[in-house]
Amino acid sequence: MITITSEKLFSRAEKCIPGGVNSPVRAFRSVGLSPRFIVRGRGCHVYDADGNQYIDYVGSWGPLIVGHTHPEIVAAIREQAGRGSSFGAPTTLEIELAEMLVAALPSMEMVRMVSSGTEATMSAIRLARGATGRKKVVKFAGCYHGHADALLIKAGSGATTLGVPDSSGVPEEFTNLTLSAVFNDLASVDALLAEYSREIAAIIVEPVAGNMGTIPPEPGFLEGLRQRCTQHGIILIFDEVMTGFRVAYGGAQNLYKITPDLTCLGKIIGGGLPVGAFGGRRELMELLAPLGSVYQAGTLSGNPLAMAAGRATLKILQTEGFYTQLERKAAYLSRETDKLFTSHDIPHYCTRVGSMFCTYFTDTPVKNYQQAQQADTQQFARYFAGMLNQGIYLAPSQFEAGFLSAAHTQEDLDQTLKAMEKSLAELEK
Ligand code: KE4
Repeated sequence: MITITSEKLFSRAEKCIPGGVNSPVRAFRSVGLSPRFIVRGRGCHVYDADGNQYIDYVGSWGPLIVGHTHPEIVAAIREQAGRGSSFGAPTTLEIELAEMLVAALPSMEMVRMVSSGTEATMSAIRLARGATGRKKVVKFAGCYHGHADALLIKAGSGATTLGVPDSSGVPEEFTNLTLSAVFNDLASVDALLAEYSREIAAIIVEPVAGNMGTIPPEPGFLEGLRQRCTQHGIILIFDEVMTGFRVAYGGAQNLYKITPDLTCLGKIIGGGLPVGAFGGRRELMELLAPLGSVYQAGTLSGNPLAMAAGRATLKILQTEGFYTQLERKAAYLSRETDKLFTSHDIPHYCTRVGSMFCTYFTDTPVKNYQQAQQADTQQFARYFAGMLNQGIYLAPSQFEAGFLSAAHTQEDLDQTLKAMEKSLAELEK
């Protein structure tokens, strides 16, 4: 596969952009390769600067559940762009998307738009602290909630990929207020509650952990968090930036029937444009400025282009059978992946919730961060390179989720499995 143009672009990028990228995980450092510069996408395919075509399982890290350049989304963006990209004033579009979100998530009576998932979680934490008058926050090792200081503690995603789960530049005065528990382990939460229950403002969790691969909640785990938060007057925050509208139209909270106090959204609700949102009960949300004393703001919050793209996307997700078809394709890919790894006797552990999935290079079950970190990242890097060179674009890290879109066809899945067969055969040598 010729990649000379991407390599030249990467050298040029490195001169004026740190690491040549605007988000660390894109640099392909953990897989030891030079990143491909993507010039366009269509359906489930992306095309790089050398003209190579790839079947895309990153989907912009989750937003593109309907695939690239969906005509209805492109039309919505084009139409709005002709009327104006940003006004810094209220628009009907913001009401329409807000009403769609509130209708989809019963736990959300009100919602505030922002421009990234990081802003959504950062704002939700501030709101929880304002609402309770408490300072401490509990997160789970390996979960990633964006790069706000308070949340860069044992963070997953790129932080783990690059070996910096606790970032430098974050004063210990900040991190002292963030307590770390073990995903799927209520005893680890109880130990923190025993000591700090009256000081904890919020417990924030990815209901399906998508930043240390993909780890489903064990039966009873989310219910246990809900019960403990209710008992101790702690705000339960579901970070559904990734799972929202991914694992179900109303997100993981609808799938698992748990009602959080606040929900963070992003990715899919912007249809590929910069967006985030946080919402919950009216009594909490009305603490936000300009009504209440919890300040939060954003120049491009509720940006008309992002609202138009998000609204168009959610309309597509509402079509009959959208999630049923996606589930069928994702189940097929995951089942056949498991069979192929087994037939090649490669240690593996496959996980999936809806159309987000992960194959860990380990033969032990993965239920938490410590177990995810047992995976053989060298083996993963070799597998990744084999797939990439055959035109299959996976997430360039063992600690990221893969994503299927509605645009992936049976033919694309079978082409992927054929490439997988070859990559696994290479690993056996
Ligand atoms: P952003 O600030 O990147 O829009 O969202 C942060 C965030 C918050 N919560 C969850 C559950 C998330 O998954 C994310 C961001 N996800 C990563 C991919 N695992 C973004 C990719 C990147 O950092 O480049």
